[in-house]
Amino acid sequence: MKHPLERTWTLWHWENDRTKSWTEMLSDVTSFNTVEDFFSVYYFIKPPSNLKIYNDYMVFKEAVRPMWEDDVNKEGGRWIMLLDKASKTFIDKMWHDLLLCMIGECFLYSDEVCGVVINVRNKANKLSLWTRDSRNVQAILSIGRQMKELLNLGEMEIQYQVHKDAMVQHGPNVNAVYKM
Ligand code: M7G
Repeated sequence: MKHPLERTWTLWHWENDRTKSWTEMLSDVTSFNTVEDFFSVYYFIKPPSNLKIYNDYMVFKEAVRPMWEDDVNKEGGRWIMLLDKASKTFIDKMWHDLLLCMIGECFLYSDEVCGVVINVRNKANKLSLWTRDSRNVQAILSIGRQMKELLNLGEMEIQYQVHKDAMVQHGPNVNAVYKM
């Protein structure tokens, strides 16, 4: 018998294509709800370090679209970690570890967690954990603290950004509401 996860998750893929809108570039790849099916997906897809620039993976709770506009995300935000100077091995390890923490429901406030995103970019790859309510300070700080601990981040800084700010500000200019 397969080992069930607490819930069903969906993997999404985004790839830049100038002829399309951002939402059209997004595709829903597959869903899984067991440990075994997660690993089949995980080992089937390329690791983030082998993706072309301007590709993203997203793993979100079933029925939550990995976009600001989704009802579950519209008041939310994300803990973001910049992987600019990171090695390929480190990027892949962070992606792996954060995914396992999320689907393994390691966060005390796992109800607040929406999904994980990795953006492969020219200069700074970014790994983020999206949460549903940017006003829930207690949950955000707890999730941030756990993310630092579980990923063993030490001095490496993570920042919390509100999606509504990211809609109007860009790149490194998005306001960081919390840092740790
Ligand atoms: P990004 O891909 O998060 O970061 O956002 P990047 O600057 O490192 O590439 C780049 C752009 O993609 C944004 O300025 C938006 O135009 C678009 N975009 C990103 N996200 C997460 C969304 C989203 O959730 N909804 C919509 N409509 N556009 C988005």
